Amino acid sequence: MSVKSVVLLTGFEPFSGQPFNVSAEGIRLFCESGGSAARAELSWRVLPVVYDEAPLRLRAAIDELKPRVVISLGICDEPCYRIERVAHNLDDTEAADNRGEVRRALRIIEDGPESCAAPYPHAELARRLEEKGLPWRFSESAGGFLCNHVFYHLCHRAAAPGSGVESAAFLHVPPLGEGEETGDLVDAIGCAVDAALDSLS
Ligand code: PCA
Repeated sequence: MSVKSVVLLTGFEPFSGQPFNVSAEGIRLFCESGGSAARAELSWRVLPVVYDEAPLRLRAAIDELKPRVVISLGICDEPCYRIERVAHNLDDTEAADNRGEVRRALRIIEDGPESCAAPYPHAELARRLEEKGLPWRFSESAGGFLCNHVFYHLCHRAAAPGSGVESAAFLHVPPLGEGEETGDLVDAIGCAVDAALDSLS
């Protein structure tokens, strides 16, 4: 019997006074729909939009679940799926986190590299989104807020010897328009998970 790969999906809680965060909705709906469940053991976690907390929760989930694949999601303000390829060692935005903390020009991990490329088949994800007719673009910066913060911690952790994380990605998802169905979002997450699973040996 083959052992299923463990896949961890993360999204974020609401921030900036928004009532919900589509990234958390998306992973919940995807897991509840049983997406990719035939090939993988799926878990999802909603991370706080808090600099000091989010990486601890991510780390705790990785330690507990020992995933081969981790895909983190966050909402962006563009009408397309943004495939983040590089995480940067920099918190830098005027936006406050959910505890009111603002970080300007601060390194995320003091002795970490300037940037980390995510170990993930980005082109394959792009191909799958394109095939489904979903709008997407590559991005070399996930911003200076919590999304890049978590992405950097994720890439740093994946790169550590013996981490067990073979594939790690960050996908920015577009806001849902009023009355818009969540089917595309669930499909996009499926594309991201399947691209990673197919890349594992
Ligand atoms: N988006 C924010 C943080 C949480 C989220 O969903 C970002 O782009 O950094």
